[in-house]
Amino acid sequence: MGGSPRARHRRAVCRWRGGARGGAAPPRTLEPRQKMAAAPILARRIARSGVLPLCCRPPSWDRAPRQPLGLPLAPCRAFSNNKIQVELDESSGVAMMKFKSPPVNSLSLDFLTEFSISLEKLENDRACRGVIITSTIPKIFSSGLDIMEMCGKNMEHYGEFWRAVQELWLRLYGSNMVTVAAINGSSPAGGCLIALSCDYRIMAENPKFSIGLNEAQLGIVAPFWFKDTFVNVVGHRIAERSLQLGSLHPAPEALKLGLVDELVPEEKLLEKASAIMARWLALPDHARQLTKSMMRKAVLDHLVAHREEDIKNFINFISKESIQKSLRMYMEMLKKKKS
Ligand code: CO8
Repeated sequence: MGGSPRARHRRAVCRWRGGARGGAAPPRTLEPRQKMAAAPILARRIARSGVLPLCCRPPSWDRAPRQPLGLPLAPCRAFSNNKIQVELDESSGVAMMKFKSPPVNSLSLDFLTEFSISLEKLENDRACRGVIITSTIPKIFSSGLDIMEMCGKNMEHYGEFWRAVQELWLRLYGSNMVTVAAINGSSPAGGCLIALSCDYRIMAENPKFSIGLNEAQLGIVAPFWFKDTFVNVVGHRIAERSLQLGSLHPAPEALKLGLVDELVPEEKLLEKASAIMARWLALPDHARQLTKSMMRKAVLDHLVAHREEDIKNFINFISKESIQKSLRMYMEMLKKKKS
């Protein structure tokens, strides 16, 4: 079955939900293997539906034996696609989500779609209460939105791409799970937005790694919901200055500004993220979730209410010849920097 990644995602999710557009209702009886896997409904439905985005192989949501033979298996499940791998430890309720899209984990339409699907699977899995987000690519957390998705494409593509960016943010910023960003490399623009959307940010204490919303450096403007997310983390004054200058803050400066919550040596990053997660999960979910919702609802609702308008604005803005020129020059600058 063809169509855009977003359309395929919609069909896959619809089928899982047994929705009107998606087809049959979920089966009442499950095959023995499915029962045994105790996998979330979404993973089973998507795998069965065969309508996963073509960019990714069907996610395997299987028990992943992690311990030597002879020892009892850790209660752990894993799934992965071309861009992201996820491992859920059922005993702690914590999923480890790792970006693995070389060279720089740029947020292409495929990446965004797979990211959203992965989050939805975890969100719908009762065994999962928190997710740690990190990268498998050395020195890079994420290079932000894939600039090639915003360059030289048609308006329909820009609209589809921007909707996928919105969807990812709505899902991540509005997640009921505890979300911890373990930032193990540079994290400009959209990469920074992912970190800002989490509940807690720990960064490797390497001053060569930087983070920030540097859109102004590309000649583009961070949309209001990027700005709102930033303001909610660092406050108005710091956000205003940093956004106008398109600043990328080296890790120690990011800590001073409150853009990240703490720095740790890189080799301790995941250990620390797990410790923080355990502290957050020690609280009852419902109180924490309601508090999170109270803090974030206005900003989320603002985008939901203006979603179509925001897409139109993006399309108008990005398709201007002057903006296209700026993006092309920026890409050339990145390439020149290499040689
Ligand atoms: N998109 C597409 N390609 C990218 C991106 C990107 N964001 N970043 C890097 N690349 C490419 C490079 O061009 C290069 O390609 P090639 O190998 O073909 O020459 C390859 O990835 C590797 O890049 P580098 O050689 O630069 O790798 P380094 O390890 O030296 O540096 C960095 C990694 C630090 C990530 C560096 O590549 C960098 O600074 N990249 C640019 C990051 C950036 O500015 N991102 C902003 C994207 S815009 C965004 O996220 C929000 C947009 C909001 C839009 C609002 C409009 C209304």
